[in-house]
Amino acid sequence: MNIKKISTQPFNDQKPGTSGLRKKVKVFQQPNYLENFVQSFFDTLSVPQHAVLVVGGDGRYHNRQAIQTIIQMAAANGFARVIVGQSGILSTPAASHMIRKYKTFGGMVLSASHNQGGIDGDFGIKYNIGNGGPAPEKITDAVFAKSQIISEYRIADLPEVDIDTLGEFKLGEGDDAFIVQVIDAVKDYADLMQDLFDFPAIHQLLVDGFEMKFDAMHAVTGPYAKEIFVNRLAAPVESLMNCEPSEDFGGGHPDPNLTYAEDLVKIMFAGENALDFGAASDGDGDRNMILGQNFFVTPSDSLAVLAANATLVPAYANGIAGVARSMPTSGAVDRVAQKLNVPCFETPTGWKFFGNLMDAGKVTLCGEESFGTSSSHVREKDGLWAVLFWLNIIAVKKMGVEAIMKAHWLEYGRNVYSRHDYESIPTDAANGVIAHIKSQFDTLPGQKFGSYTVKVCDDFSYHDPIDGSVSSNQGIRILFTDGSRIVFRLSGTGTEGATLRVYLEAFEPDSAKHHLDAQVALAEMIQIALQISQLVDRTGRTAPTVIT
Ligand code: VG1
Ligand code: CO
Repeated sequence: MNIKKISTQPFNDQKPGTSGLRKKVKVFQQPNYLENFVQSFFDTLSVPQHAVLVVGGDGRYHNRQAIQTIIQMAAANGFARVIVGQSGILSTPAASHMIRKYKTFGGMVLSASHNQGGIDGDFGIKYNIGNGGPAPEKITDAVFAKSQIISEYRIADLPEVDIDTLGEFKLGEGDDAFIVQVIDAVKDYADLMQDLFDFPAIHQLLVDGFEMKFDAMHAVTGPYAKEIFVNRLAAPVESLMNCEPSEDFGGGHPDPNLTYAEDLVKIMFAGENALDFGAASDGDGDRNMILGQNFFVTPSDSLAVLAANATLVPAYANGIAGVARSMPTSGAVDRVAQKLNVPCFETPTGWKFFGNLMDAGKVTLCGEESFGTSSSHVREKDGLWAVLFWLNIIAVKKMGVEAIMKAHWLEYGRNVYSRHDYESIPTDAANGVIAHIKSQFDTLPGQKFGSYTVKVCDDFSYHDPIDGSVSSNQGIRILFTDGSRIVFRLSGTGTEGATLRVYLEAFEPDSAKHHLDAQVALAEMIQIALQISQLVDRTGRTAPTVIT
């Protein structure tokens, strides 16, 4: 094998964000850009002998080319084997599962997740460690440091590998052999789901005429959904929509929320004609949205329902060890944990913070308000897993989505919740908003705003109870005396300007008010958030880009 050493110059912008490095496709297409980042990882991790690497992505534009580059670089950096999903397609949870199942050294997942794709869209890459989860901050910080001083990368002179055909491609002989193994990742993942859930009960539900629609949003879960819902659960093919992965996600935004999953939302809010159940997942298959007949389940509530009903699912029949949620996620799951008498952890935004807790056996279920839920079966959030979890609960309880949710609120009270996103605002304006709120940290406590009084405010810091690491500046919290709160955070996944997220939460114990629309119930909180932040003046925006 001919290994070339190519000299290179650092790029100064390779700092991974909430979930890997995300940039415009054009940025990634610059000579040496991807190579520098990948080499920085390999240098930081010091690859052991016989190491195996998993590689795959969400099928977006530039996926195939990037995979060939990574194969060549893995060969040159001492990996003995690279496992690639067929056609380069691997959902994020499936990649996590493969790393765990085949006990590989780690994996590279090529995705910008819910961000738009295509030649003018975004590309992304993240590294998952041997437990199957996203590399923790101490690794990504070291990689960033390395990327700033890199002067050379190593790449092997290999012919293009056929990643569309299942099988092994051996290059070289004996101890120096390098193998690329193209595998059917759908089967492994579908097998895992069948192990976890009560497939006969879900099958019976579908046979009995329960009508569902799953929207893959032209992204990675299409092939997985066909195998699971149609081949294994015998759902009619009409139960699926947008299940052919495309490089630009059909020109859409592969983000499963009420704004971007518009076609599905229309079907599910069609009054009497609406189906019983609707769900969608994002670009890389780790997010999920759950809809009932004319009914939307907030992700925070979804996590709480899964926790409260976990024992109905075979995999969790013996109960759960604990739960974890990201800080901006509502406290609905905290109430369930309290009742179940299991611990509840509050982590910063981003899945990488859950890995330590799961590895230590402290938590079984985790979730984020951003349409992410999962369990310790992998170390990533898992869209289809959440959909199957809901179907399993519905099949056993013989209740619809709305009925399950209303019964849950009746028992626990409702954490009314909403997130307002202001996308692509000038970075200076966004920083100005955050600085302005921080400048009021001393004066806000004790102040009254209408019926609310500020109790405390802070910038959230997380002390990892397992490895002792500290992550600061994870979002501004304004906590009110009655337990309501407003959180302000800048996104770490965007590629254009800044995205300001405002998270609003108020607890409603009164069941007579549980039917209220969240925007109505939170109207006063929304005004307080605007007042404290001076958001309209400072950004020129009079309304959020997306409300979830
Ligand atoms: C967003 C979400 C966060 C999620 C992250 C990755 O991050 O808020 O909860 O973990 O996306 O999700 P941010 O920094 O933009 O708020 V995914 O599905 O895009 O990998
Ligand atoms: Co995603």
